Amino acid sequence: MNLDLYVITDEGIAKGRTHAEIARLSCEGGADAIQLRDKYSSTQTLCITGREIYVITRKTGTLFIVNDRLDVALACGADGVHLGQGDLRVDLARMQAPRPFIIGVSVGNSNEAVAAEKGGADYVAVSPVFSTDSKSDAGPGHGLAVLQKIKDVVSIPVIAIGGINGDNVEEVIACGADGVAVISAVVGQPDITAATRSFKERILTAKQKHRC
Ligand code: TZP
Ligand code: MG
Repeated sequence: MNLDLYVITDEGIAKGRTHAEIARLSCEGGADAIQLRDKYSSTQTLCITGREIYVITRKTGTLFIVNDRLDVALACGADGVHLGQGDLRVDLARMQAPRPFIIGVSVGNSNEAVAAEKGGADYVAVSPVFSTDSKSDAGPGHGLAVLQKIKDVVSIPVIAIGGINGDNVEEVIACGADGVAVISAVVGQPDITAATRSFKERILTAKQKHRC
């Protein structure tokens, strides 16, 4: 499972582009995973959008993850679901969705990370690493020391999310992140494909520089 660059859709900052357009443009730029994130749409609308993104991601071999909603993820054939600490418990989700279905969990400290791995998570997302305007209830950033600590206590991939941009992505990778999830650094840019491509290049360059 490659989660180097994980792009999260957000129609609110996408300059009129829809979830499916964000997904298509990011896939063309080389995103490794797309997460459909929409807190407002009805279940029916989410499933229609999810099905569009499913078709797009099959063409490029990009992983497709749905935020919050296991029911929607299963209904539209997604590769996985991403759960927060207040969402469906990971062990209960895992009972409904055996591997290879992917389950990711947002964590803010080592205890949550260890519990997520024990419960059957395939990856954890340290959330948020830095403060961000893209999620109103994200709270203050946990910082890179927490990211490093979480890397030490779990053996599943650890991705970093929250406030990551072209200026700080190298240090995030240097601190051990297996991948980076972003909204504004890609979705908020005028050219999503170009932004995805250059952000991915930065991640791969940082990985080469900081890992043997
Ligand atoms: N979860 C934790 S922080 C965040 C989410 C969805 C927002 C990330 O957006 P950005 O613009 O990359 O900081
Ligand atoms: Mg959630």
